[in-house]
Amino acid sequence: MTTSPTVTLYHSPQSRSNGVLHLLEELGAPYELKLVNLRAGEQLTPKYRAINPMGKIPAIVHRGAVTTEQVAIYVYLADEFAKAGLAPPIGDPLRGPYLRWLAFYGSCFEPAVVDRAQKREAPPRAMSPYADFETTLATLTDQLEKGPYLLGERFSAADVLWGTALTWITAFKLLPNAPVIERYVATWQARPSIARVAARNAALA
Ligand SMILES: N[C@@H](CCC(=O)N[C@@H](CS)C(=O)NCC(=O)O)C(=O)O
Repeated sequence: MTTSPTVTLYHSPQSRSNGVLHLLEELGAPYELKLVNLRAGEQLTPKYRAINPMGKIPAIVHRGAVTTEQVAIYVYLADEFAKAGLAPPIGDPLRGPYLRWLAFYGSCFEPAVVDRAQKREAPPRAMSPYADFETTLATLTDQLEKGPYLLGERFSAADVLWGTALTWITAFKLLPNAPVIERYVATWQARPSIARVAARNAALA
């Protein structure tokens, strides 16, 4: 195993690994990309399953250790490259809200959006990780009203996750129209990393 400080990202354009690529750019972290062709099923090969047995991207390797699951990757990278200032540090009052909104994405929002897109009823409230779709969406939009960012005036790695996620979720029309979400996505789309990542992905294509 290598202990190189360079982050290796297993990536496919137009997938959830795109957000991690944005984060690496926003952090100014040294990274290399290993393309995983999802259409060809490369994520299901024994070679890739040795990295992530789930057969899912994103995954990163850093200092010889594998991290999977987008929320874990965001927390890890933003702390590791802390000089970029995208993670409120331990002791900062915004640390808890920062972790809250990262976790809320993975444990509430994405399951709620996927269930709705699949036209599945939310699980019974007592079993559901997200209560119900309407409550989940209102919790997000109420927070975004306090913006421009999830932490108010402070841009963080949580906005990289939510900015990239809400970009594809709204593009696929998986949410009811909400001006506050449109405004948030537009603010995200104005970041300089958007053009850099688009150029990188275009070169890969
Ligand atoms: N729980 C994972 C989900 C990742 C995920 O679903 N990735 C998709 C790409 S957007 C994938 O790898 N799909 C390929 C497949 O399922 O075969 C995370 O949060 O990172």
